[in-house]
Amino acid sequence: MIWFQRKQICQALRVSIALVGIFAFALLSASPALAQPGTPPSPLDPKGPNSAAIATLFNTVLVIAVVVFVVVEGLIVFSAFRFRRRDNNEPKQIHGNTKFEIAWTLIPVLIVVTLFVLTVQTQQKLNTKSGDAINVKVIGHQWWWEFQYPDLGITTATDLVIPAGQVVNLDITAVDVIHSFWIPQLNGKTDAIPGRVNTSWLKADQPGTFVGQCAELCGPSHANMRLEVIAKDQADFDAWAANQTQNPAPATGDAAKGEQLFLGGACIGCHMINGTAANGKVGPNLTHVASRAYIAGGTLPNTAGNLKRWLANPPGIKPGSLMPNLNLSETDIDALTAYMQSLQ
Ligand code: HEC
Ligand SMILES: [Cu+2]
Repeated sequence: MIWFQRKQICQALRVSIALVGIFAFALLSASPALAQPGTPPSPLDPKGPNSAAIATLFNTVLVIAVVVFVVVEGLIVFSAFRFRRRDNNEPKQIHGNTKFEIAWTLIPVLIVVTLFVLTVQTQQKLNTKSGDAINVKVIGHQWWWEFQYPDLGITTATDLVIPAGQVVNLDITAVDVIHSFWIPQLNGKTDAIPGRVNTSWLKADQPGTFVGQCAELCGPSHANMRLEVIAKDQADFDAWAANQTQNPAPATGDAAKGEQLFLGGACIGCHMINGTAANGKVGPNLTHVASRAYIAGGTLPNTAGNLKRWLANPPGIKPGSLMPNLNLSETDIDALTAYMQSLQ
């Protein structure tokens, strides 16, 4: 054994202080207590059984990690002081300690086994669904989410409307590149991969709105590929679904002029509106676009002003947008906006 030199003590202290700093920073930035209105939703503030299971696992692992950290750091600092150099004599020479060797092999093994068991248990929880279920097909596009309800005959985008308290089975895929479907307060991330269907599910305990975000870098507007889950109580959900399955009412006034422009223009090559000749599949289905809270992958609240801004120059709002600038005149934009707003 050797005595610690003053230099070594200083080094040990510096490393310890840096570690404590990093640790405190990580803890603070992860703390849901710091969440301000408008900050991104935290997976540590779960609103459904999946996220609750994940948050519980995270918190348990965090507690174990804190205990390990405090014990190890404590021993480092203790040894640095206790065995510091006090005189010029050589310290007593020893060679190993079997008890210690066994202890510091067994304890980490036990910790790792515990983490393994907790993780497997959580995975099992995530695989266990109970109660009634509805089915939704989730399709990632550059840079918006499409939602199809095969049993209800509904296709929509960006707003995923679900009944609260019910399991929602998700079949997740993509048409272009790999995306990742994530609503921090409701579920973990699931990759959306072209040519492959990944299954997942989620459930919102209460009615409410929960923000989601594509979690796989997928191009210039990756950050603008958001969504929101709107959980409604059963009656509201049924009313929503009944409306979504209707074809839109015939357009009148300015909206009728917009409809003509729409059906006579480039729009129909990319957008579908049920009950009309428009059946393009490049962009979102617009049959009930006015019923959505957000457009353009959650980048814009669905207002007349924002619809106009969008139609005037989509790539200007959303870099790389696959809806091109169609150089529409202001009067055409007004008429098209009136038509879009009539599609309740
Ligand atoms: C080349 C294909 C293409 C054409 C042509 C096109 N769009 Fe789009 N449109 C898209 C795509 C793709 C999106 C989704 C863009 C995004 O969010 O990144 C979109 C989004 C929209 C949205 C927002 C819908 C939502 O739910 O987010 C509206 C409204 C819209 N288009 C209207 C029109 C109108 C009106 C026309 C004709 C004047 C038109 N589009 C022409 C491809 C097209
Ligand atoms: Cu994406």
